[in-house]
Amino acid sequence: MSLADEGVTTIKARAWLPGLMPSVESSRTFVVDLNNPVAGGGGTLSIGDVLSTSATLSWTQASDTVTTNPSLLSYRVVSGAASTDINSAEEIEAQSGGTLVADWSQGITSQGLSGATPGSSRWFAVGVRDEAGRVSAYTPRKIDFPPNVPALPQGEALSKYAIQVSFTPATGAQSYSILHRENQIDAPQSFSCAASPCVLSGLSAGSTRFFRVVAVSAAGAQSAPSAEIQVSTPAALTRHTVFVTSTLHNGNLGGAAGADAICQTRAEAAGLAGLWKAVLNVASGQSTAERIVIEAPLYDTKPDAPGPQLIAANANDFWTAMSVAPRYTELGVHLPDVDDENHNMWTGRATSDNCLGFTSESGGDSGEVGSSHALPNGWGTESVFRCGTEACNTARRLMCIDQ
Ligand SMILES: [Ca+2]
Ligand SMILES: [Ca+2]
Repeated sequence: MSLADEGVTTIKARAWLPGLMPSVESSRTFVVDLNNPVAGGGGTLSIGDVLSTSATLSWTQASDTVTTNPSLLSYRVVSGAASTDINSAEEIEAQSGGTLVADWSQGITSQGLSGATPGSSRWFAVGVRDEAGRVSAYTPRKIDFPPNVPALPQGEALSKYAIQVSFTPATGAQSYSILHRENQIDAPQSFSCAASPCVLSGLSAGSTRFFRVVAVSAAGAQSAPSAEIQVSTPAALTRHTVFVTSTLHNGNLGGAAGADAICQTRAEAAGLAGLWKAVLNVASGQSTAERIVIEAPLYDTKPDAPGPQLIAANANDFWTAMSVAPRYTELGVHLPDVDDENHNMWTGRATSDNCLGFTSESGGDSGEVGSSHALPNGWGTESVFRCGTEACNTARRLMCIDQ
């Protein structure tokens, strides 16, 4: 026989010296194994049940020309930061400590993985060993563990047209996908958001959306969605109210947000409900209409019978053809119909004359004002929105509108 042949080989021998009888025959059986086992399924590993800290790795049983009983083939599972760390039999055998996931075990075709870091990525490989100790490697496979599932988010309408969704950061998340839909039947749309809070804008007044939050890892692995919340935007106004502030302020209004806050404070002081904004330009090149939404007829705050007067029927009339100038304060006080600059209002319609975005109270800067006692296109060049510029250390009023 030849030892180049695989399988079970028995060698028998007797000792003999000349003149003596041969000894009793002795025999010894050897298993000759010249070939590595063959990884099953082409060496492909499968992954399943992937959660933020766990997954299941599975594979097809290997085969071997000598260890023909598959339950006698052993498997070892290892992990590495890179596929090249664990893509050979030698490297699989060399892994120990934290990179040894499960040591040699006979007849298994799957291994549960646990203790992963949410949002991390790691490579896994499997080695198969026959009874002769020959080892072959399955092809390494990367698992991208998703972040933790975000906790229940909170939602609130920022305006009639925008909803803000906020949530606690999820462990392992690099960004978020915000799922939203109009009802709980349709497939959701989504948008990406780096971090809480996330805003969905461009909505219609009085609309409802359902939101869920998905956490996304650096490798793009997505968590399961959070529980779903429902948020509605306020209904459209059926009428707007416009007033001129009873208070006067220099050109440092604190920008658009500060000016809006002044309007809100004055409205609340007068018991006027709603969300209030200043009719004011701040950014260069911005039109007032970009800041202010007009969706209904506009009225002033005239208190005595027959009550508030129609200023404009719609947005176009308000901006270009007001029928009555707004000259009542939030308190319903009528500003006298006299040409008094004390009744002027900061408007900043010119791109260069807005007290540096209404943050300057310097007499060296200027801001555009409108006249509360002008008709929009009357009084020569004077109008509600535009009647000249004044130094930013001058105290002037604001025109406010509910949104
Ligand atoms: Ca073999
Ligand atoms: Ca390698």
